[in-house]
Amino acid sequence: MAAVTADQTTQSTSGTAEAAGQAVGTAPDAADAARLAVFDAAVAADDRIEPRDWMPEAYRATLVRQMAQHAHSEIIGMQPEANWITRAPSLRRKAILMAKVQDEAGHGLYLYSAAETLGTSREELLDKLHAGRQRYSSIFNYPTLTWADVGAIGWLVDGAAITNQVPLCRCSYGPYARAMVRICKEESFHQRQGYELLLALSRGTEAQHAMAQDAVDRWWWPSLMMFGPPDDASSHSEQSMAWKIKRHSNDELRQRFVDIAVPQAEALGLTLPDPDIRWNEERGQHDFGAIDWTEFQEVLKGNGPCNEQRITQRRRAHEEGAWVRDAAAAYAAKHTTPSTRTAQPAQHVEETA
Ligand code: BYC
Repeated sequence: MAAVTADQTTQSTSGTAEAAGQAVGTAPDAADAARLAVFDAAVAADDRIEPRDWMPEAYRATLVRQMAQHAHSEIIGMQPEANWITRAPSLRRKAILMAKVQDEAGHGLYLYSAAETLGTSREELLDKLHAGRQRYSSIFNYPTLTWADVGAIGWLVDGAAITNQVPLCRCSYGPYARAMVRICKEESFHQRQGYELLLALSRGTEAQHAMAQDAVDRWWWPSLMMFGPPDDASSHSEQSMAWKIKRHSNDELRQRFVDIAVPQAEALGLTLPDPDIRWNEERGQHDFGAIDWTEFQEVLKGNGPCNEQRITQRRRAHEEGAWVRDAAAAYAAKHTTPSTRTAQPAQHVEETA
């Protein structure tokens, strides 16, 4: 973050005193105001905020909320696809799918690590997920009924994820932005494998084509919901965009995704399940039909087709993995180098001398 003097005047991106982390009704002291001015100026200049930089508490909380939700989505997202590893139709498809599911675990790790730089441990975030106190993406509460669903997830779900995540590479918080660079590169392979899989099915037998079409019919609308509620119902967008955590609104990104997906569906020889999709010459974008926001809200409330199954499986995996975490911690303790063990007391003596 660039050095910015406290007396430089900027319009605060941090909105209210509450957003700045002060109790409402108490006047910010001069030091707080100076720190906030430095923070606001860094955001305005498109500088990165780094872990050791001062930041408003609400900025930190917003990042933890979004990054935790994102990390949880990556690891819960392993379940619907892993469901098909044992039934992949060839060794090649199985190897690709295993690599993809493994990548998602890696994405979870990058994101939990990035969230740890904000002072929250991975353990704490996982406890919140398991207790139902933090969300994961609505999309992973739908079932994978056929092999074609693996293709539809790659093409549509990873496609939507890339559309949403490429702008996050420019997020104002450094560790999140840097994690997203690598994640986006991997996601683009995932999207291509899904597209290629669906293309093979679409050009295959009549039954294979029908299977691909059925998968697209079921995954299209939930993929549009991944971008979040419409802008006028999005509680966090305005502040997150002012802080440059989000660079575009939910509706802007959803529109961008539709415009990319329409010609791709044509090339695949598949039909998007929306009779209202048409090119709007005036807007230079596609019009599309109304999204069923009641369904979205129901899924968020826990009433989607697989909410119960996903969280039960996640809790079970966590419990069954306890011995691995214990073994890793014991190994780390055993292999703490002698120099690390002696360095701290020596430093202590020096400081107190
Ligand atoms: N699902 O004010 P809003 C992947 C919640 S994983 C569930 O617009 P925001 C992949 C939202 O949390 C891809 N909840 O929120 C992995 C808020 O509730 P709270 C995951 C949602 O944060 C494996 C409320 O609705 N990607 O690619 O400004 C295999 C109001 O929303 C959803 C990310 O997580 C939803 N879809 O914007 C394959 C990307 N949408 O917290 C693929 C990072 C909204 O107030 N996240 N809510 O109770 C983001 O970009 C933003 O958080 C969102 C939402 C655009 C998702």
